[in-house]
Amino acid sequence: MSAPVLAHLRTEFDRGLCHRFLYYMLMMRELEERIELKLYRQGKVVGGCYTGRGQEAIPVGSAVLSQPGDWLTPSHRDMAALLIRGITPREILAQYMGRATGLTKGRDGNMHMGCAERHCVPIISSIGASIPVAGGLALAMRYRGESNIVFNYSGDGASSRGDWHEGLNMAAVMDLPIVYLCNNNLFAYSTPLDKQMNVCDIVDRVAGYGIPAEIVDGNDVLAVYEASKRAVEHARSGKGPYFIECKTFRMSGHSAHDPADYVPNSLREEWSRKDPILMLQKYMVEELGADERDFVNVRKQVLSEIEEAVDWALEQPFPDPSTLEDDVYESI
Ligand SMILES: Cc1ncc(C[n+]2csc(CCOP(=O)(O)OP(=O)(O)O)c2C)c(N)n1
Repeated sequence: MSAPVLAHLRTEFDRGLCHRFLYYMLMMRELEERIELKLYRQGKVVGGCYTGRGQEAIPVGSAVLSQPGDWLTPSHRDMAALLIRGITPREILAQYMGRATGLTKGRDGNMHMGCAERHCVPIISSIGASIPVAGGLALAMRYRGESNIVFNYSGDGASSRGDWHEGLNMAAVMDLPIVYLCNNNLFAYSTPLDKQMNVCDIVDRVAGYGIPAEIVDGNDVLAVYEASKRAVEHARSGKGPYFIECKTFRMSGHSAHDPADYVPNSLREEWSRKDPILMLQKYMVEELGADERDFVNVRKQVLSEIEEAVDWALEQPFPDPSTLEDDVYESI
């Protein structure tokens, strides 16, 4: 974070908002760690486990700006966006454990979760596929005369997919109200950025579609929030889509089974100094007079909510086999 940016932000980032950021970032970090480091290893998680460790500032700094009627299409690194939309740790844990009270009613055991009532599209495994879905949602809202917008989340690897390009182009020519948040965490699974594209930044690709775009420090929740505000204003005022490339780093493997040996140690060390939670806490101490006790209290609250939710989820039933064909549709 550079000094001029902080000076500019000081008036708006009061303690209340920063505490909200901290709560959601810590909740995502601790909940994912509980799932990956304990429940997954204890065999309680039915499927895979993909975390957004180190990337928490991106869903938090953006999704807090969403309004109830907006739609979100999060990626597998954006658990905090679900939390902000009101999806609870209980529901997330029951989902990971494949329980009947999970978001997919036990039909899936990992992060393919969403909730129509809370306007969160379930995470789509096929990367890039959420881009045209976001376009469809935005178009549907326009036909219905609704003035809400869509928040779309994807990774750098998704930008190498054809549907990403088609979806962006369509959104641009139709002026669709979409805020794109790209988490550029330098790797698509094990493939580093320079092995998947011949330009330096994702925004270089976006430029070809005539969509306004900017690059932000994706580990700085204040910067993500500020950029998202610009993007949201742009989309809500009918000016069309807006793209934010968030430079960040995946502080874990691609998923729980991946030790990520392909990531150089020097890179890990460099980014460990930019942990987004520590960056926010530093700002709160230096600019807002917060102290260690504030952070301990937020962490205590988060941990106690998680423990309560874990106990609850472990008691939940698995789906009754007789419900196997419920919610199954045939397309003709
Ligand atoms: C179309 C498609 N190809 C391959 C995969 C396997 N896969 C899952 S996540 C992933 C990497 C995604 O990279 P990126 O879009 O940068 O997101 P990140 O995981 O880094 O957040 C790959 C290759 C997939 N899910 N979908």
